[in-house]
Amino acid sequence: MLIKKPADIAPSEITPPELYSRRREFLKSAATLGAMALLSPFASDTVARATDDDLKPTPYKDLTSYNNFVELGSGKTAPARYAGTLRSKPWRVAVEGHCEKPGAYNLEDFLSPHKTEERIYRLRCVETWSMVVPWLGIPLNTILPRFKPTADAKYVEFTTLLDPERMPGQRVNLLPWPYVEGLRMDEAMHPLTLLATGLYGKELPDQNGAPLRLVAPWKYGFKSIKSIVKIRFTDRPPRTTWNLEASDEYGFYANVNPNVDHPRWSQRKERRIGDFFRRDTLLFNGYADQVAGLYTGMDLRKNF
Ligand SMILES: Nc1nc2c(c(=O)[nH]1)N[C@H]1C(S)=C(S)[C@@H](COP(=O)(O)O)O[C@H]1N2
Ligand SMILES: [Mo]
Repeated sequence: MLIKKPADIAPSEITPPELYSRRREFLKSAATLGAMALLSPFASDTVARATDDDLKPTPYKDLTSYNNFVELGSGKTAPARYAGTLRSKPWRVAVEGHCEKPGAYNLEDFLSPHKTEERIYRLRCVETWSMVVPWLGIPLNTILPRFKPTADAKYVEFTTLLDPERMPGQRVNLLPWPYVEGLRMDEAMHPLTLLATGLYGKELPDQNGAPLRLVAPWKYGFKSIKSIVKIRFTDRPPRTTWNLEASDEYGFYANVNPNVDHPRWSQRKERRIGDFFRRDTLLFNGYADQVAGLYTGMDLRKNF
């Protein structure tokens, strides 16, 4: 797989064309609001009105009070209630596996000198709710090359913090802890893939995966692993949490696909948080133009 260097990628390619003009609208409206307004949750309503419905950001309040983060409790409201236990500062990130420059870093050193960008992405959960999130993040393809992955680095594995003191949900054996997710190397290097550090112009709230969370917008929400402490280059597919838990329900790829049902429910429709009517789920969550090429020749029913 040919991997483009960041320098070869035009800004219009990094931000997909369909998002590009809207991102400018978002920035323009954000600018008129001023920095203070952007820091306020009320900014969400104003920003929302500046965009069309499909990428209208979900209100800040909903993004931060309706969550899935089993380590902070099961149920959609528990993560916000237990958020205070996580203590995401200070934070360290380890880089391991098939690379020439492994290491352990303070978060600040891990992120520097990379610039964060705003990206408004759809997020589609396997349980058929969806949201639109104005992320702040760093494209993973600008960070990974620093560690000089070797030719054996075919996949990237991500691991969440393991600490039952700070993550009360880990005192219960609901899932095999710690939470692990993974991407194929070319998926990790795709320009859409982010390491998110914030949303709505502010730092990530704990319940959304502070201080560092993966975002691959064409995949179901469970791939976007939260509160990452380890990144490991591997030569075989990582053993991911939900796939270990129920391999017939949650595949390694987890690409959003309205044509492949979950064994217990259809994936054809979704309910956008805040909407009354359900809407059609889009192949690759609406990012087919950008990512379908990653899966050429693969049977998406088998590799779900
Ligand atoms: N570590 C960890 N990451 C996780 C989860 C989790 O339980 N633990 N839940 C996943 C699921 S199923 C979804 S849908 C998204 C939800 O992200 P949100 O709460 O920001 O909407 O986080 C994903 N990342
Ligand atoms: Mo989910």
